[in-house]
Amino acid sequence: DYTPTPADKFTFGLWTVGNTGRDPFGEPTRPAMKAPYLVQKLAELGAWGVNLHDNDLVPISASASERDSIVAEFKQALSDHGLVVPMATTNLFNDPAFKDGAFTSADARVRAYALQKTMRSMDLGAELGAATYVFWGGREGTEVDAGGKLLDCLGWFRDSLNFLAEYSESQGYGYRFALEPKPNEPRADIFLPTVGSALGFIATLDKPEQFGVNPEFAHETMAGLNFSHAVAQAIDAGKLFHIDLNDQKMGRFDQDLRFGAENPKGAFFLVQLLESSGYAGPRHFDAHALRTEDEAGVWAFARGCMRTYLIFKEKAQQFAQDSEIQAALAAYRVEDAELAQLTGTFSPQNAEALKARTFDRAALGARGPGLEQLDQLTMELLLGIR
Ligand code: GCO
Ligand code: MN
Ligand code: MN
Ligand code: MN
Repeated sequence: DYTPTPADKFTFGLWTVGNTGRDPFGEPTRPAMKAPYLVQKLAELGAWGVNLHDNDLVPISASASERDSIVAEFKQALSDHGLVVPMATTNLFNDPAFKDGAFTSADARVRAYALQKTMRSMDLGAELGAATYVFWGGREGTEVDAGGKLLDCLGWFRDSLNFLAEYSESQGYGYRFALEPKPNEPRADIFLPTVGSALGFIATLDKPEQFGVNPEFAHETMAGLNFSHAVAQAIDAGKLFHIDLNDQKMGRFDQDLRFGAENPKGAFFLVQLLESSGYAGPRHFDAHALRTEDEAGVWAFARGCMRTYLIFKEKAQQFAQDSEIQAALAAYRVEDAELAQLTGTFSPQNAEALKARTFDRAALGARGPGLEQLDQLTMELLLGIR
């Protein structure tokens, strides 16, 4: 009946179900809920875990003793309700100190403060048992490039990530780090705007094996890209360390819609890809209820994200068992044992034989692959009539 259990590995951020509906044009539309209460409610709904930024839990100006008592109360709630904290991250965007970047600020004092704040937040995450540490560089970017720091800031960013990876090792935290790309918002142009750019950057780090990506449905969509393609590239590179699920209209401001709410077909192909890929990490929803909603709407939102995921997971199983669909899929692919031999491994003989071979170009161009029919069958399956 599509009721989630912890085995489904669904997680939410404290900042997601805790979102109060504030936007750049308007005040909050619902009261803030305390972290222990959010933990209780998420557990009741069948979630597996909860993720957080340092300041989702501990206010930035809290004293050491205030911090300790807030953390103790939170840990009690986690153990009372059986929720885990698989991922932690740093808020490096809210405070005005970070208005022109954190690790990429032109002010060395801001960069050092960002390192300090992140180490403390990594300590908190480790205390809560987090295995994945996310870097979303929301303020790492520019509105104007007159500052001339484009090459410098990539170096600063790299130095910071190298430093923090060493810190994690020196503390024995064993974190895996996940960079979360986004093209814009809050900055006009955020550095490392897409999954592809993050993957390229990771290869330049001192310990690339400790770094992967945390792709988000909305972020690639904002960039006009196909999210499943980005996720497939991350999987292929062995770099899918975490994933942020939500939905988004293309070409709009960051909407953080309920998973599957806007582009159900895209959400289906994503679930199918994830479930068939062996990805064993959290299915994290980085989204929030519409600003129109009250608390009941927040829980309807959270339940809806998980339910839609599970429905698509079932649809993916149905897709795999549908004989007409499977026949269309089989017909789509053409294999040729002799050509596999020739093209599989390079040898001068294979190259010569391949160069000498005659291909029936007209026949290749004339073949209909059956994609219209296959896609229609998929649609009918999704629409519930198969
Ligand atoms: C956004 C981002 C954030 C990050 C979060 C965790 O668009 O605001 O997606 O929600 O995911 O900061 O790193
Ligand atoms: Mn986002
Ligand atoms: Mn967002
Ligand atoms: Mn996100």
